[in-house]
Amino acid sequence: LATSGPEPLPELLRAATAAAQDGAKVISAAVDQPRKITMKGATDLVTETDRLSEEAVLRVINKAYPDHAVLGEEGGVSGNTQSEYLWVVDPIDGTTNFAHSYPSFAVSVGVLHRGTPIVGCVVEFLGGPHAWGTRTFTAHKGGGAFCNGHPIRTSTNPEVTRSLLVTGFGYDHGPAWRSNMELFKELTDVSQGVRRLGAAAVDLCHVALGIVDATWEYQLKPWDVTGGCVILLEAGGRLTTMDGQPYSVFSRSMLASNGPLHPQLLQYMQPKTEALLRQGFDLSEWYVP
Ligand code: 2AM
Ligand code: CA
Ligand code: CA
Ligand code: CA
Repeated sequence: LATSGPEPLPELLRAATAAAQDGAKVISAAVDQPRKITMKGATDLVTETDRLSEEAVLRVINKAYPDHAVLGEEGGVSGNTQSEYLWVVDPIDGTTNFAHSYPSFAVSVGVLHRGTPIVGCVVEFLGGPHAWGTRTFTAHKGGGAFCNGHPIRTSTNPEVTRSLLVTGFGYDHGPAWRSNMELFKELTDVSQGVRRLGAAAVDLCHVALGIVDATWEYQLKPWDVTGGCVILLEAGGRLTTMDGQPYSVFSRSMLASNGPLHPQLLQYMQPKTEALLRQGFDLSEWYVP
């Protein structure tokens, strides 16, 4: 298969948005219906809707860009692996919330060009039983970030003491998880609050929207972050690893902030990350497909 030349970003974003919204339709039809839950681990679950949403998303991508590569949480890598373009799909981010009909959850679709995130669309579910709705976050590199078509910006608050923060804890309850429990305590003590919603793509969009000031997490996977990090950066946010290094969607730690708050937060995070590294914990990049 040939790899096509540079693709126009607005067209890529239109396809990403159509794909994410088709996934969201599958979720809308299934939410509040009886569901078939399969356990991936002791507490890590997946539903039939995760797979059906991913199929719906991939149908749109494969039709629009048949010579691109795709990485989905449920289906892994498919398509033309020689392509410079890799679509990264989380068909339901926040599956545990979805399974309990608890907001927040989302569909996330992002595009990497030679590893750089260039396009993102996240469809977030809002409300709850009998009152579900969605909002759609979109961005392409250099084009600004939008929520339902309205331009969005991160907050401007530079003070931890005036901040609302959000973090996440994956299912791997290892050293990084314990380290973040400590950070959770320390930052809860000095901020206006640290939330834990359970959907990393949603967390990134909330920072982009300016309703929380920062989010951070260890061990995120590319599908959790690719769509959301384009939206965050285009909304004026800042992204590094939790020890202040350049961030990629394959990094094993992420700090996403409004910008002004970044240095203060790094002061809390850097010692934790250094302690993990001293314990021999691997914080290198996951893999580059
Ligand atoms: P998921 O719902 O797509 O699996 C990072 O925290 C990501 O891990 C989340 O975006 C969510 O993605 C998943 N996650 C969060 N908490 C989890 C938990 N307790 N068990 C399993 N997966 C979890
Ligand atoms: Ca999952
Ligand atoms: Ca996820
Ligand atoms: Ca998922």
